[in-house]
Amino acid sequence: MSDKNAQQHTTSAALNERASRVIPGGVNSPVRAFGGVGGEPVFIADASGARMRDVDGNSYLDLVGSWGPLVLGHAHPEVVAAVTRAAGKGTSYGAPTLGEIELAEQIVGRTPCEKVRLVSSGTEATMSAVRLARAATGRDAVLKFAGCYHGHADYFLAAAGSGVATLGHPDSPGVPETATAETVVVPYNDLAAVEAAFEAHPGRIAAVVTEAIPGNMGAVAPADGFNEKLFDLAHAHGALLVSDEVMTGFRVGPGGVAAPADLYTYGKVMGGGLPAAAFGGRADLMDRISPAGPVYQAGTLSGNPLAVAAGLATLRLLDEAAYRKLDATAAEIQRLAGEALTKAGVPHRVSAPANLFSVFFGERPVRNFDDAAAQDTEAYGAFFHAMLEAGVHLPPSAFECWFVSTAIDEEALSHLAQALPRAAEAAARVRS
Ligand code: KE4
Repeated sequence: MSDKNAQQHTTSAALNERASRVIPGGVNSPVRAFGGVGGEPVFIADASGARMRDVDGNSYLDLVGSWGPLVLGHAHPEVVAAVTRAAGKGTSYGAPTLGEIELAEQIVGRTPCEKVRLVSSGTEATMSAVRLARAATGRDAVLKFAGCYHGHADYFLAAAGSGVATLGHPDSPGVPETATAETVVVPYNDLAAVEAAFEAHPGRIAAVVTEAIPGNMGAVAPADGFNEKLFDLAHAHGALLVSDEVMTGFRVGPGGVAAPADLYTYGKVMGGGLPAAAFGGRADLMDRISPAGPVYQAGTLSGNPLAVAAGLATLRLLDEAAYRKLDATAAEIQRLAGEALTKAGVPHRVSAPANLFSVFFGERPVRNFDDAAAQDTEAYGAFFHAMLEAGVHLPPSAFECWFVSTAIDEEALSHLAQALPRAAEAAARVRS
């Protein structure tokens, strides 16, 4: 192909068309396709620090951070050096390594977990934690909250039944009724609904699975003491609590939320942008996992040396000062966004249970998925595209979180301060 031709075929529009010929929707994960905001995705060529560059040469301040992993920003020199060093020694052995012990020790040292098993994705982590809870309790049913996302295992892709007494039904074609027949879906922040579900299904619920701080309906704060009461409620009915920290783990604090639970799942940050995740908890539970115990769980690339190197380098750089910077940066961005939207007269709620946060375009306080779903997603779409035009890449969905990184500096914040008022005006125009 001539240079000009090659050049012509490297625009995001051209790549989107080409990608769609060989990849469903042109992306390898649905949210990337901009379905939630309209338009077509930009294809990223490279990234460094807080910024990404697309194939057309446009630069963006990145507030997605690969959906959480890039807490230190892109291509951090120490992370890149660690991965390069590891790659030079081989990319995968399918045999145990020192690095896996060191990463497991980091996680155990930072969290309530006594033991962990490394896997390659958050889906694998939560799927394995549920299998372990089912084995430990001898029960099959799982209770989850509407709006919480725990990866795409069949039984998690369940829509709520008509009431807590009715079991879930498939929320995606290809998920058999039998898979969700053991899933109970209740509203988030509703302990009475959890209690009612236990009453309706006595002796059947193996685990309550919750996001420690929900981020997949946008960021939603657990009510005061919710996680702690959930733990007590699960135990009162002979069930275990799985606290899903794939998104919050090592981001909102050194050990994540670390609310009381029997099992925890992690991902994203612990891989530093490479595929690494984990599930863990009490040793008496984890020692049921094969080969220590009978509960089967496996993975060709679990504990992959490159992912472990990236994760270790990332966790070792995440000291108290890093968390203070993440919190301060998140607070400043929340302030700037709130100020701009208020000035433009756009109804909104900045929902910031931690340094991961969302801006809901609506006046209603957001306590659960129904509240989140009431927001004006069209206004968010206009806001998103105006920010993209202004060189800021927000999450392409009103039901996701904004993720900050330690790479966001004063220059980036002043860029945001310039971009937000115009984007707020764009949202106001949609609403008028
Ligand atoms: P993965 O299988 O995508 O690594 O992790 C699934 C998962 C599990 N638990 C929680 C709390 C999660 O947030 C996720 C995945 N998060 C989404 C972002 N909302 C991943 C982005 C995507 O699907 O492309």
